[in-house]
Amino acid sequence: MTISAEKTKYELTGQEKRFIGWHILVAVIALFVGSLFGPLQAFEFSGWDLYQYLAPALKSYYQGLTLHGVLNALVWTTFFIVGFTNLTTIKGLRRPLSHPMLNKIGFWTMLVGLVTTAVPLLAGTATVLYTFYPPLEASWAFYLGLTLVVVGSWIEGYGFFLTYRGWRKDNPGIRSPFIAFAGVMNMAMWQIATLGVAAEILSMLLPWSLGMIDATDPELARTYFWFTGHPLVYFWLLPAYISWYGMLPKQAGGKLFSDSLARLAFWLFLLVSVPVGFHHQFVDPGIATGWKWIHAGLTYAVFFPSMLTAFTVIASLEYAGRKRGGTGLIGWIRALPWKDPSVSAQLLAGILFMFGGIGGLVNASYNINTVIHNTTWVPGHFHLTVATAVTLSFIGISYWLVPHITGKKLYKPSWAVVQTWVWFVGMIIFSNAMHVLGLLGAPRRTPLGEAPYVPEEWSGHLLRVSIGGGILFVAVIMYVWIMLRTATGKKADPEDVPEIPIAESLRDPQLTPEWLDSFKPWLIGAVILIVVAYGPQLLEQIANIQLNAPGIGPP
Ligand code: HAS
Ligand code: CU
Repeated sequence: MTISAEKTKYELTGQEKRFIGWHILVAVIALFVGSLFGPLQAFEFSGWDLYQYLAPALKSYYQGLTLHGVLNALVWTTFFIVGFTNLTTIKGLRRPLSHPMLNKIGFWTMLVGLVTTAVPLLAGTATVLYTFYPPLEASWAFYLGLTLVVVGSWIEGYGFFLTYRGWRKDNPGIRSPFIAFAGVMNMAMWQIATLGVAAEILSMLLPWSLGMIDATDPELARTYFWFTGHPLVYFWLLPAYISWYGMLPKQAGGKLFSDSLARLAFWLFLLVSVPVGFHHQFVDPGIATGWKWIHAGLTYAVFFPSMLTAFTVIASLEYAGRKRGGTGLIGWIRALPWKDPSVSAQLLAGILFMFGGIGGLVNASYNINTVIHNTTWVPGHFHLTVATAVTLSFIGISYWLVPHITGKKLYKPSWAVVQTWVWFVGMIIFSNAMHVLGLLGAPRRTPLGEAPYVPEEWSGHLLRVSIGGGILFVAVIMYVWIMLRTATGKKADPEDVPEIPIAESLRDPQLTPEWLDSFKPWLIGAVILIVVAYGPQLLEQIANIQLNAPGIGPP
């Protein structure tokens, strides 16, 4: 039944490579520009205020923080993910996109959206942080631009769904190739997840910023936002998981330990990513405690597929390490190809994610959340997750992807290995200090360098935030430089250009049960869970909508 990989090998065409390349280019520019503001925050914590030298171009700490969050957490991720999903769909299914025009329209919509958002962000009229909670009010262009970015990603998603459907029709009874299936599933989850912000922006924020209504309901807006906001973090994470499951084992010289477990993990994400948003609203008044408990319980459920991932990916890596001659309890770890920057990036990302995951469990525990909520612990947590598990993995992916699509050699691979370690060390220092400060009660989103209440015991940790932030900045610059030099280098001999790594499964994927390769039951399950866990609360909040909070400008 299985198709011989050799017989149907599909190489990306030049046009496909260029199209993916455009996504990655925008992503890397966003990461670069967004990261320029990171050290400003980090240095501010030790009282070294660089913002004063940047005025009037940059108006405040909050404008810098907004640019940092929007460009790094929202733009870098989304463009990279959609570009990467083009690759996993085409390469995984071994066929071109069925409606390439649709994907082109999607990409351009995202780009127009990005520019529309960037103008007010840079002008200082959208200083609302990346969560854009009302009553903080931004220019309408900010909300419109974000909407276009999301709509563009939907349109590209339709391109992937149609391509997948075409493949399904032509290959009845065959298990869909893992990387293609997983990318398509992530885009499907994204379509459901983004209904929350779509409702928030279209029914409240956009009419409000256009002056059609005078005020908003911050509680309902937060509920809509977190309907999207939590699954958003898995939209970021799952492409890294695609690489950890479906590519990294090949790069390490091994195989995927279990195709079935990998698929099960992805389906569990589809099932429980959305109905957990109240774990961001544990302290919000207006949501009954019982609902918060339900979301806390479901959050423990969504912890599970990550535990499955830790098990399956580490088992795949152990298989690779032992095949390479590694022995003993940890000898196989040393035997992994740490000199390959793409591998070292992803291994280091995985190691820090273990700590990010443990922190996540702390956050999710309803009563303990009150200790860390709105403290620097939370940015400490998400710098281990989105800024390391995800970002460092994407960096690792780009170490083979950019050479592959440009036909160039990676510029100075040994520097790239150093780059991944610099990130790792910088992040350990930065995020540990942020976590500790949070436990000591330091508020997040606050220019602590100016705060009059900072006790002496914080000062060492504040300094460590600045040192860690400075090191991370060096790591970003090294990455961008390596990408730039790679992309502008000479064309390489085709033999020296890396292939797209695709891991074989230890067992024939055809042995994976059919229910693990079928969208319908899981989609139905996801919708039912959402209706049960969100329906009553949403209806109640919508029925009692209080449009009584007028907008306030940036501080
Ligand atoms: Fe979170 C807040 C709970 C995961 C991102 N989270 C945030 C915010 C962001 C974020 C951005 O319950 C701040 C939002 C804001 O601005 O207010 N989070 C969790 C839980 C998980 C979790 C339970 N978060 C993530 C991921 C993110 C992310 C992933 C981004 C990508 N988070 C919360 C909660 C809050 C929160 C509350 C609200 C806090 C508050 O009060 O405001 C779980 O999904 C984590 C599961 C992870 C694991 C780890 C498994 C380990 C693996 C590594 C394997 C190792 C390998 C390497 C492969 C169980 C898979 C091997 C290497 C060798 C060398 C062998
Ligand atoms: Cu969450």
